[in-house]
Amino acid sequence: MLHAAAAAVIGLAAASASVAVGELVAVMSGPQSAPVIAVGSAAIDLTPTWLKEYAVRTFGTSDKPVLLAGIYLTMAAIAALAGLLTVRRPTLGAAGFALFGGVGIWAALSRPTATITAALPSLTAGLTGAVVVVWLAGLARRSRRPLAGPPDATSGPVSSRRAVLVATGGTMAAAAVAGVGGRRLADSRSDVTAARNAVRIPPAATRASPVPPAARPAIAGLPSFYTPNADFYRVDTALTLPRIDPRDWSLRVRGLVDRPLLISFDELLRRPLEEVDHTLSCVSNEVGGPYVGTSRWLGASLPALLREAGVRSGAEQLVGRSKDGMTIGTPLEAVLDGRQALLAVAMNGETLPVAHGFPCRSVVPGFYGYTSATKWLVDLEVTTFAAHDPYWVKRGWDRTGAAKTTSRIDVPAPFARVAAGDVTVAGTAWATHRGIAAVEVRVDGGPWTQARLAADAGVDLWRQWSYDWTGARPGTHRIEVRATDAGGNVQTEARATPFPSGSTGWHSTVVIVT
Ligand SMILES: Nc1nc2c(c(=O)[nH]1)N[C@H]1C(S)=C(S)[C@@H](COP(=O)(O)O)O[C@H]1N2
Ligand SMILES: [Mo]
Repeated sequence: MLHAAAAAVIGLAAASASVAVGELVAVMSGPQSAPVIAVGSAAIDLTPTWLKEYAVRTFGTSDKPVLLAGIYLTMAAIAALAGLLTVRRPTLGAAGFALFGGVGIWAALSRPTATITAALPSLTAGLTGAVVVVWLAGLARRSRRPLAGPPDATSGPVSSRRAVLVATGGTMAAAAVAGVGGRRLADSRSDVTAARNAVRIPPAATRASPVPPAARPAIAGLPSFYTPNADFYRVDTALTLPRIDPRDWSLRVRGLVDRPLLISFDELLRRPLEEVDHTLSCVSNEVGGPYVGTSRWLGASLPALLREAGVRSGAEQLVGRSKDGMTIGTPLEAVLDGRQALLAVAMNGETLPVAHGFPCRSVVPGFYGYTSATKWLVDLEVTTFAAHDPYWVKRGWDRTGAAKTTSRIDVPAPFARVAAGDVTVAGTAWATHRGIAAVEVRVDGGPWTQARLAADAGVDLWRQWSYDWTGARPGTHRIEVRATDAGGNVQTEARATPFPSGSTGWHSTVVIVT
């Protein structure tokens, strides 16, 4: 009887060959068509909302590596099983790999922008796995025959155990080299670093007014007013980042317009560029969470472009489509109501980073990212609400996605130990495009007290605040915060989950006074 562990290893070797060949073929057909990436992307789209919320809560922005690790582990388990089956019934093991390939083909073709070539990596991967597992299992079976029983006249020559070891080990080594090499090659082929570095963004025709120093109080522990690009949160469904060479980029404007447009990146840059300071946040942010950042965006006016195209009456929704097939819908009325909405090409004085949508993304103040901020934008469709449900709306999220009034305690940090006496409490609050009118703080459920608001830098921006907590006595204390927007609406205490329209509830933090 062939050792079970040896059979499992044979399955794993076949699986690594399979994945490696898939990666190599994906050098031609694009990184999104590599079997594991395709299956992962399909899994992201199929994940039910509760599980997605759980993943974001538990793993934060590491949710993607966790997903990939899960896929690799599942594949390894199935491959080991296929190895065990193959040494008994070769057709069963081969069928396991055919199934592998089938799932990959289905996943790759399910991508919104896939063409038929996307099926090739998984097709070749499945075939490779099947052939390799049958080959290795055959070698193994013949090698054990002299030890395990009478010779079998129907099969070929006896192979040595050494030959099996060499074949299995060699397969794994070759797979590692080919797989890693394939991925590297695919990445370098789609690399746009040089193209991005070559972009020269013209100066702004309309500058944003400078943020007054009084809007940025120097309190240790407060986030900086502008979030550095490297620290800016990233939320998207892209397992591999779309890499777009600006020379190949164009933006279509179509749908309910009098004059459909197609503009190139150069044409976009020749338009008058506007600077807009805006605090962007994610609907998936929990109370007190980190998915918020402020940036100085630079780009062409989105309403001006839409007016050029001539929006027809009856249009209600602007749907942005990205290179990777994401769809994001914004209420058209808001885009055209005078707020500074942008087709952004730069972020904090730097060409848009690839992870944040290079070469072009939309920015519409007042909305969460999922209803306004299409990264890797390539297509704008003017339409009605009835005619199109964008990606997140299909999954039950609120169709409007206006950013809710939110406040957060940043100082002291949760469970910080602070000295008794006077304690500085500080944080941020935002109600984008409405503005913050007041922030109140209370300690241990006592009376609400007005916090000191930093100077107002504009309705599209967060506002920092501070509060001098005097006479803090030793012990454990709970600090709570709530904000009031410029319309006079006080943040509700009622806790709501991010799904379906953004979390609500007061942020609180526990500190230990010593
Ligand atoms: N193409 C694309 N654009 C996207 C998304 C996405 O998944 N794909 N996610 C949106 C969401 S939910 C948010 S909160 C913002 C986040 O932008 P950032 O990653 O630059 O912070 O991008 C939006 N634009
Ligand atoms: Mo988001």
